Amino acid sequence: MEDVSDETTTRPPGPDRPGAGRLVRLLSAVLCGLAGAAAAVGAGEAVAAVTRPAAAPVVAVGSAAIDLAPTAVKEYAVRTFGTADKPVLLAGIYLTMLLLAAGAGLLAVRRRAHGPALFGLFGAVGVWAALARPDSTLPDAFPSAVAALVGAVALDRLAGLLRRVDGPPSVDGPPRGAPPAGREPAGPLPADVPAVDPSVRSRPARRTVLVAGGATVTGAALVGVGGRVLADRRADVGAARAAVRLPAPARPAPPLPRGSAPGVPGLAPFVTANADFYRVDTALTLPRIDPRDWTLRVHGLVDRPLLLGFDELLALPLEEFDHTLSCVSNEVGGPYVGTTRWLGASLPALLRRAGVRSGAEQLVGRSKDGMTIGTPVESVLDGRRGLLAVAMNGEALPVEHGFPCRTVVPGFYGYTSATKWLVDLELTTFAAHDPYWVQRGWDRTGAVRTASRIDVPLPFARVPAGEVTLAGTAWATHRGVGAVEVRVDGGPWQQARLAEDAGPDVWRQWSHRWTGATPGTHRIEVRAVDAAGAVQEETRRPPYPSGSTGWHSTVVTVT
Ligand SMILES: Nc1nc2c(c(=O)[nH]1)N[C@H]1C(S)=C(S)[C@@H](COP(=O)(O)O)O[C@H]1N2
Ligand SMILES: [Mo]
Repeated sequence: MEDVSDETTTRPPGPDRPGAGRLVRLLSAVLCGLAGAAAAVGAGEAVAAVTRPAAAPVVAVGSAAIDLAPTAVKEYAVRTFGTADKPVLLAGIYLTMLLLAAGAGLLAVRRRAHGPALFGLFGAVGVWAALARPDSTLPDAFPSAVAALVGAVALDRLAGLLRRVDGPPSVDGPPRGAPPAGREPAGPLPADVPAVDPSVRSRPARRTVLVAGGATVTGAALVGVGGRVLADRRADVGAARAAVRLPAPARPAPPLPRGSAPGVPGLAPFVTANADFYRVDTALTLPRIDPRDWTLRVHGLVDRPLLLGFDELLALPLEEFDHTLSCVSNEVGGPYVGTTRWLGASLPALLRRAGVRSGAEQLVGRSKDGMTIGTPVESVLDGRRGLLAVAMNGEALPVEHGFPCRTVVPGFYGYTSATKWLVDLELTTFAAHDPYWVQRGWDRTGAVRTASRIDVPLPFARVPAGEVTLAGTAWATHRGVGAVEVRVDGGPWQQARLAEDAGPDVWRQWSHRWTGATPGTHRIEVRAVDAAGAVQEETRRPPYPSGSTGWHSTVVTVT
């Protein structure tokens, strides 16, 4: 675009000077794009606050990205960012959007239709993402559709303004302040003298674009943040959760043996505090379920389908047990494992009440947000404990751990047994339904592999020569841990001291006194043997598709 000389105008020097430069013009165009994006996101959030917060454009796109991400990418995200994977994903989406919006701004000042068209494309992606969720309904399309419309209009207006700033003088007449034809200017005109015929279309100052862009961003931020705050407040189940009165268990858990933890400083506590319990799920926004609105449907291959409210669930005889839940995505030595005291209604008892028909092979749990998790029916009914859990460690389930109800079945990784925000249980066959993770290639059964971990000393710790205390934990959930062995520098395996047994469904902590530690670097290894005598697998394998294998090791420096 050619620079337009307006030396004859009275506009003050500044960025609007002739030759103000490509950079200023480009930045102004970028600002228009960003302001359009801000308007879109703000409007989307506001509409989603009324319809459904999870359908807000950025959240919807993020959720779709989680569902679509190839397993390798998911594994990488969990490994690299841990529980920060969700904020990282959102930041990535915002960054991408900012770049595209900047591009839309640049396009819009050149060709009027291009910028808004790009916004239309954004909107289409948002609508598609919002509708792609398994639990979506048509109104979920609104936030993205409105966002695209508002963004496109905002961009079109701002870009139009900018085109008039940077463009050639309007065909309506010369720019403001230009001397009327035929009269020589005697010098700069006094500011209070109307310089031109009012019919002449004025060329706005660049400042106008900055002000309009800034106002758009500010307004969008206010509306968007306001919508988010409103939605959060409306969806807050904190009060409902605090109001839950947990009945005393009809079948309480026995107290933990006093010696179930070896009491070594630095070793994880035997029972994991709720606040420290690992969290793994695909929920970008937490499903918030008011127990008064909650129902559980039990259906499929059953004689008597059931529909249960939360009060009815609490009125059932509740059971309590200690159990170690672990994630299939846990790497060797990783943190995605925890032990907690669960309270809830017996899952096998409920299934018997519904009357499981022969031919039912798979119990599929469905969550409020559409997650599906399948457990072999045979295992659920083989006499092991299993819960529709409503509490962990004496507290109603925290929202991030599935409030108001989730399943727990010892012996299986979370992805095949522990549906959070549970709303539906279907008895079906394996052929009839592939649950979420199975669709993505993970093992259908998901039985927990024998695993062990060195917690003390920490990797690369410096420890004094002589006697060094080693300690850690091991689990072979539901089979139980029979032995833990350690070795140093590939030497002979030695039996670690096992803490007292709290049952096969929980981990077993261990300790070992390594005597005669000499200065230098040493490698400590651990392996567990399950109660049936099977030794933990040595071969290192990644979590996909059925859980990591291999012995955990730690390198320390003895000084
Ligand atoms: N609704 C829902 N339930 C879910 C998941 C999920 O993504 N959505 N993830 C499962 C997985 S992979 C694991 S390991 C456990 C983790 O439970 P936690 O977050 O309470 O530790 O929940 C399971 N239940
Ligand atoms: Mo998991």
